[in-house]
This record gives sequence, C-alpha cells and structure tokens, in this order.
Amino acid sequence: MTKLSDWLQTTAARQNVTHDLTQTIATIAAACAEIAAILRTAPIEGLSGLAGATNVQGEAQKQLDVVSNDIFIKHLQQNPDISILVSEELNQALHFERETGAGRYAVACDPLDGSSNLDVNVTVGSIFSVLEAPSGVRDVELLQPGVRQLAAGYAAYGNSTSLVLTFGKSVAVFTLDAAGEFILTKDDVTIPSASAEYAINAARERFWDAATLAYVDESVAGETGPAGKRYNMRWVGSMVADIHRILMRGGIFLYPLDSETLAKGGRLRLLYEANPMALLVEAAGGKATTGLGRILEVMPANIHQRVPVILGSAEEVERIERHYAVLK
Ligand code: AHM
Ligand code: MG
Repeated sequence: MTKLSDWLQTTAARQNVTHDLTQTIATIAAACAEIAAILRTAPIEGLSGLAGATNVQGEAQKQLDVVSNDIFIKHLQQNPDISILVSEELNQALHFERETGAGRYAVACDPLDGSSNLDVNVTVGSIFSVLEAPSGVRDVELLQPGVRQLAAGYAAYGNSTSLVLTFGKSVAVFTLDAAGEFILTKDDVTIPSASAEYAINAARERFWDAATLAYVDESVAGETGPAGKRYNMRWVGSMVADIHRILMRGGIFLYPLDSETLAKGGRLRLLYEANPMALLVEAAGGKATTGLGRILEVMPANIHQRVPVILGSAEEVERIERHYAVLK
C-alpha cells in the first residue's frame, strides 16, 4: 500500500519535482479529502441548496460551491509556497499575504465542478492546476498557456473518492480510505488510443458546427458508416466524471464551440477546467484540442477565459480533427 505522501516523495526524486511542489499537491489533496467528507453527509447538514449568490460566470452558486471554495482557501493559505488562488467561484485572483521570496506557486481550481449534479447524488469533482508565479503578486503571471502547468489533477467524488494527478509525464490514481488517507490504486494510466464511446450534450445539436455534426453522424451510423464500428454515447454532465471514465477506459469528451457559446469562446473554462484535464489526458497518451489547435498552447487573455474542449482517445480526437481541417 503506497500512501500519497510516500508516492510524492519517490515521484519527486524520479520526475525531478521539487519538494515545494509535492507539498503544494499534498495541500490540495487535504482540501479534497475535507470536501469529500462534507459531501458524504451534506443533505443531513442541510447543505444541498442554493447559496443565494451568482458567481462571475453568472451561475447560481450552490451552498456546497461556496463551502468547497472556502475549504480550498483555508488549506492553500496555510501553505507558504502558494501565493495566488484563481477559482471559478472568485471574480478576482486571491493573493495570500506572504513574506518576500515565499509563494512561488499559483493554484487555479474549480472547487466543485458539476454542482448541478449534487441534488441527484451523481459524481462531482474538484479540478486543479499548479502554475509557477515567481513574483507572487502579478496577475499577469497567471496568463500562461497550459503547457507551462507544473502539475494538475482532479478529485472525483463518486462511489469512492479518486484523486488523479500528473506532473506532466504520467498519471496516477489514488483512492481515499476510511482514515482519510489517499492510497495509490493505479499508476501510469494509459488511455486506449481506440474507443467506441463519445460524450457530448446531444441536446445542443442545433448549435453545432459542421465538424461536430459530421463526427456525431459518423458515430451514430455505427458499423456500416464511415467510422466502421458501433458507438455508445455517455454524458454525465459532470466533466470530472466523464473525463474519469475516459482516463480509465477510453472515449472522447466534446464541448465544442457552437453557435450559442461562440460569443463567449466556448463553455468550459481554460485555466481550471480545460488545461488541467488536457495535461492529464496528454500525459496518459490521449489528445486534447479546441478543434483548431492544442488546448495546452492556448494563450489565456483573462483568468476566466472559456475555450472549446475536445479530448480523449487519440484516434477519436484525430477523427474530428480531420473534419475541422476541412473547415479551416
Ligand atoms: P460548472 O463548472 O458550472 O459545474 O459547469 C461545468 C459543467 C461540466 O462539469 C460539464 O461537463 C458541463 O458543465 C455540463 O454542461 P451541460 O449543462 O451543457 O450538460
Ligand atoms: Mg464548476
């Protein structure tokens, strides 16, 4: 049985990861373990409702969105190596007071993604990304393309709590035990390059572009169509749950740019949704694209920037990329 703390030590040595960075991950993991514990009994505590506020995205905040965000703040501010927090629930980046020279890292997170699934007891998650922010004070340092992420991951609060981590080279999965300790349960995750499962909100078909329409038409056509095999469609509506399935057994996740999200640049957020998932998927041998280019190379213009997201099994991503190439 390998504990997260032991794994972080050996990985630090093997992958050239600094002690400070592994401690930053340990801090985030502690926040996720606390969120997992609160979710388990939230309906009994009366924490299932709306918080009565709207976040910067214009979305109604759930009480648990606010609670999870507060838990991230509480844990991160205790770690002197972290100077900045970007959160889906905070309009502005939050700067922690640090002594000069401390606080090399910035954390971007969605403290509780998929929170519309809370009422129905379906998997939700926390997504996070760690960036270098040497000055610790300048927001412009947060506007880095995803290739510069030092680490990324998510916690999936499902029938068990999984913590999925990468420092950019490989992907490891940990499971939270009854004592609140994360135990390594899968190392070196590889996404199968071929798959016959796709995930998209199909009710948005009327907004789709030609590439998405062509990709889905081919998939629906099954074994007699150009894709030559029968597909299944799965859509949890929690990005963490959909991506976790894809990391474990392959598939493709699509939230493409469509006529309704065009003005905003997409639906999902670059810094704390798309980039961490893209880093994980690429580290596991998959691909992650906006349709027109690699997600990890998109230069953010602001901390809450949105982006089209298509990621998963390499062969499936390449199939839709061929349709986008025709459109270019
Ligand atoms: P959220 O950050 O407000 O929870 O929204 C993100 C979620 C993702 O988890 C999920 O993939 C997507 O929104 C679902 O979108 P839709 O409502 O179109 O199905
Ligand atoms: Mg969210």
